[in-house]
Amino acid sequence: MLFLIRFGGRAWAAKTSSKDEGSAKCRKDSNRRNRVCVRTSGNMKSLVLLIFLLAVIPYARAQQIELIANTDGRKVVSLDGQWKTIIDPYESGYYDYRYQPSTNGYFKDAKPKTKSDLIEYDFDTSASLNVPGDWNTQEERLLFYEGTIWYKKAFDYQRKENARLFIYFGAANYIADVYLNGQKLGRHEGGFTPFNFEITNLVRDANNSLIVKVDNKRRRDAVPTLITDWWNYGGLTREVKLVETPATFVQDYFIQLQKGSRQRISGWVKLNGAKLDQKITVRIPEAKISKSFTADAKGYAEISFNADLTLWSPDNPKLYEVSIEVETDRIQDQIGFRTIETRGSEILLNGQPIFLRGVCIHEEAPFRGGRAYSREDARILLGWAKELGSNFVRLAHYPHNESMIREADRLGIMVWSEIPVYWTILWENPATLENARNQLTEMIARDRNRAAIIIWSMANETPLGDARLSFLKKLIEHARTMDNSRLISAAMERHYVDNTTTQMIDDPLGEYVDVFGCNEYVGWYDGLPEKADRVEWTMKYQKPLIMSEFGAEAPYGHHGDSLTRWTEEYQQNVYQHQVSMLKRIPFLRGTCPWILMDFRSPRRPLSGIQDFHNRKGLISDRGEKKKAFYVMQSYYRELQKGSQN
Ligand code: GCB
Repeated sequence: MLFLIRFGGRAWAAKTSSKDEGSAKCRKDSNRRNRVCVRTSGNMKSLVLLIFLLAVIPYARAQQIELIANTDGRKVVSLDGQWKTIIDPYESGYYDYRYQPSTNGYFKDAKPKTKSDLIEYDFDTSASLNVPGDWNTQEERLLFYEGTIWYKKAFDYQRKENARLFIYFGAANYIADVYLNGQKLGRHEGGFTPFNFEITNLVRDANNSLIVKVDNKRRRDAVPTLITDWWNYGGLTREVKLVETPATFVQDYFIQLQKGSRQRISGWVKLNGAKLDQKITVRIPEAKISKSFTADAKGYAEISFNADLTLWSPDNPKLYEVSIEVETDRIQDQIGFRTIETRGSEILLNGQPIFLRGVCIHEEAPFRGGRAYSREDARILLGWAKELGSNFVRLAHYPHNESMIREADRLGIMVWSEIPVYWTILWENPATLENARNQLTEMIARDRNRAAIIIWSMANETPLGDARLSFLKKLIEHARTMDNSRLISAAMERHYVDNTTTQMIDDPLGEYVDVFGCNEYVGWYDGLPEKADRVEWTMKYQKPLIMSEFGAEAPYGHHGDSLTRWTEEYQQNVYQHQVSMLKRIPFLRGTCPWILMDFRSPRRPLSGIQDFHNRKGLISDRGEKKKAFYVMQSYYRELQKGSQN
């Protein structure tokens, strides 16, 4: 007999056999802390089971909720460290031998109860991996691995009266199926954004079994799709933590300057819990602000007030202590206030024209390799960007970990943040659009209170076409609905006019963005370095242009003459000609050389030179500065003279 019980949008199957004999079973139900005894006979057993499930499930069910903002401002218990892992290339822990999802997969974390029981896995005797951390760089046999690895963390937790508990993942690449004590909490897709589940009613005092199936297989319909020029690092790549909140708490807020105003703060606060229509007070003590608002029945309050503020800028990255207080909760954040807008081909920061002296960065860890995740990684990478003379970074090609953005906020470095809509997305597939939109939502939700972020970018080097345009327009609309205070961009391509050396920028997407990002490789994929001297640039739109990529490849220490590929001298030559070309572009308002540091890429096999690295870094992955670094540095010094930022 098969019952389908639907709750929380999910169908659960409870299978029973009509041949079952009557039996009496008692067990302690951890969620309701009751002793539950079920006495059944024959077919009645199914019915009783159904009633039991219907009674217990509403209390026990997990909930994937919208992102909790500023988890660092909350009481948290870190689950970072060693996790037990099982490599599962055939997904035997998930599918049965008919390729149906198994009801008895590894997420059950089962143990033999008798010496004859057959269980073919055991987390506790398996190898461990570090979290956060990609799996590829932790074990040699996993370097090229793409597939499933199961992670398990056991933990105890003393539940507090009136408190709620959430489990928060900084990121898992690419799909995560999450289970607590054998019950599925949910699935998250997208490798670079956070997600959380409520586990208040599922957590036990002792020996909780948290299991995550992480699968980084590439898929044609995914975001990103099958090919990228970066390593598909799998695993729990960012922090995992338990987040405690009061029963009704401040779940999210948006507190920034209103578009076009340098005095008026506007935004909203959102509560979660049973006591929603509370008074909400926003305080910025240093600016002598204390303003109260009343949340509506859904726990939502719009806020708006004037403030006399020192504005955030690269010269003075002023952050204010901001607190949001309700009767049941109080959360504190460090928030900077600045405006960013465009006028013709100008970019204006706090009303003043600014040139973005940028550099592209991948989320790759300096020195140790693999995915970067820590504050220390962020400090090194952004420190190098500062040394280069940058006031801006393009965080390619996906949302980076939150430490990068927080550090940029503190250091006064403006940020371009993007989603991995890269190269060849399935533009006509509604699920792909939904996926991209969800990643965009999560990126903006996590970082919309960070002054450093000035640009949300929708895509990188995507091929022209109607389906692509309509897809990207929808993303742009969505981004503007969530946050109309920042600029929208995308890294686009350009083409030569007929057989000339005139580069034309006329991608129809240009109409919908605020700032045009353009990738070009004159001197590397496109001619020899001196070609840049002959290239002229024209643009169809009266908008600012950021040259969002240019560069050339050379391993550190590989020398030769300035026309020999792969040498530091060739790379330097490319940069010298690039810089003189860039100086001739009247509507250029920013430059982002590709890239700050060498990074791993499966597309780069050239032995002895690349060894599966893209070597276009201005700095090697061991921190050695190449000759081209100094070309860019002196260009930025020149630009800095006479500019305030
Ligand atoms: C590009 C891509 C970037 C690549 C780079 C390269 O245009 O946007 O992801 O890594 O070129 O090195 O070819």
